[in-house]
Amino acid sequence: MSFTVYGAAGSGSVPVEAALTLLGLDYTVVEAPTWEGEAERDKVAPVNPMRQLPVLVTPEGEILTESAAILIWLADRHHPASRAGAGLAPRPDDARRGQFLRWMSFVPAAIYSMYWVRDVPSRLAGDDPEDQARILQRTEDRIAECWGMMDRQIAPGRFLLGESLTVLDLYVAVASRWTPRRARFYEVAPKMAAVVRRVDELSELRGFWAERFPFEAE
Ligand SMILES: N[C@@H](CCC(=O)N[C@@H](CS)C(=O)NCC(=O)O)C(=O)O
Repeated sequence: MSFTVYGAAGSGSVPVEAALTLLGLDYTVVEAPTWEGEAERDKVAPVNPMRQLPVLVTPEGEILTESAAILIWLADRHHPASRAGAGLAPRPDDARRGQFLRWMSFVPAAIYSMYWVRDVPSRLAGDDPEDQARILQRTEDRIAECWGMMDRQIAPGRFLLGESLTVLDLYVAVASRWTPRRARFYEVAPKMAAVVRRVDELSELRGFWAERFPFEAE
C-alpha cells in the first residue's frame, strides 16, 4: 500500500514529493499539470473539486489537499530514517513550533495564492491584454515584497528555523523557484537565499530535484 500524489514536475506537489522521499515512504504520482488546461484540471477533479494540485491520497484512502496541510501532516506523523531521527517539523511543544506554523501558513496565503491569478490572468483581469500585463507585473512585485517581508523577520541557521531541515525549507526552496524566480528572490531575501541553495544541494535529494524540478536559468 502506498501514497498517491496528484502532482506535476515543477509544481506545488514537488515539496510534498520531496518530503515523501526523505521520509522513505512509497508513493506514485498521477501527473497532471493543471495550468496547461481543462483536461489536466479534470484529471484532478475526482479527488479535489478545486481541480488543483497537490493532492495526497493516503494508503487508507483518505484525501488531503492544501500543500501546507499535507506537508505538516506528513511531518507530524512520520520520521525519516536517514536524518538521525530528526523529524521534518518541530513538535507541538518545541519552541520553534509557533514560527513553523506562522510561515507554513504565510507561504500559501500570501504567495502561492497569487499563482491562481498568474496562471490564467483573465480570471481577474478579463480579456484586455493590458489589464492582464498589469496583473502579472503587480502579482510578481507582490510576491517579491512578501518574500522580503518574510526574510526580514526570520533568523535562519543552516535552515530556516535553525539547524535542522523542516518541510518549510522544502516548501520555500520550491516556491522560490517560481516567478519572480531565484535571481529576484536572492536579491529580496538574502538570508533565505543561503538556505534554499543549501536545500538545492541536499545529497539525499540530488536525483529527485534533477527529475522533478531541474534548474533552468535563474
Ligand atoms: N491552496 C492550494 C493551491 C494549489 C494550487 O494553486 N495549485 C496549482 C498548481 S501548482 C493548480 O493546480 N492550479 C490550477 C488552478 O488553480 O486552476 C495549495 O496550497 O495546495
